[in-house]
Amino acid sequence: MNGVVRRGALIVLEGCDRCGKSTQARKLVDTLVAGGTPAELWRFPERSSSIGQLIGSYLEKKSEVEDHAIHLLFSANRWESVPRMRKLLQDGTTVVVDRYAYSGVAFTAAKEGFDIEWCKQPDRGLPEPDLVLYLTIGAEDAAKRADFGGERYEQTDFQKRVADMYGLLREDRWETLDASQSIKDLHDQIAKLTRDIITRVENKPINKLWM
Ligand code: DGP
Ligand code: NA
Ligand code: NA
Repeated sequence: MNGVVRRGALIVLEGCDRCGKSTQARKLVDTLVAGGTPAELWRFPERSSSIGQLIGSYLEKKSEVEDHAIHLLFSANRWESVPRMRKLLQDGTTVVVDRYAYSGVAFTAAKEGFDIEWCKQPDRGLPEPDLVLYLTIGAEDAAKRADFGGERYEQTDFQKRVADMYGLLREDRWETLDASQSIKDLHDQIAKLTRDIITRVENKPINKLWM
């Protein structure tokens, strides 16, 4: 060892509601930590901050917020965590995030009257993920799993439009994974992709998203 701290990787899990990504995010962090790789599990929206509480109340339908305004609050909720995220990455911790700016764009652009470029703008410049794991389930499996909890957005028609929007966001660093396979098989795939990325980012700067 030359004493230089190797940076951690920023790994993002994305997908429609109930695709199993929260389970996979947790299992991934458990596996990394068990294998001696420093890793932390994050999720957005991060509902504990003041902004996050406004978002939580909106998602639970306890309050109404105008669509543009809530879009900017979701983005602000990511930005307020950036200093801590950068520090962790630079100190060598891999950060696994359950949802990120792609959710921000896909969920707002699925609404009437929004274009993708407008939706991307507030999140431009966030730390760029090293790997985006996009979990998909076919229409049949989605229907089987569609025991939604009653939060805003948890409706089959809306989720289909969200999936269409995700389709427009795919980039080089995306891996699209079939979430209808077993939890273990999916986990093994995700763990391998993540380990490969962690070794490849060691000396790379943290880039800015969509810039
Ligand atoms: P979750 O805690 O992962 O179940 O996410 C809560 C809901 O909020 C889910 O339906 C996805 C949605 N969501 C997450 N991030 C954003 C965002 O940035 N903008 C919008 N409009 N919705 C989001
Ligand atoms: Na949800
Ligand atoms: Na979730």
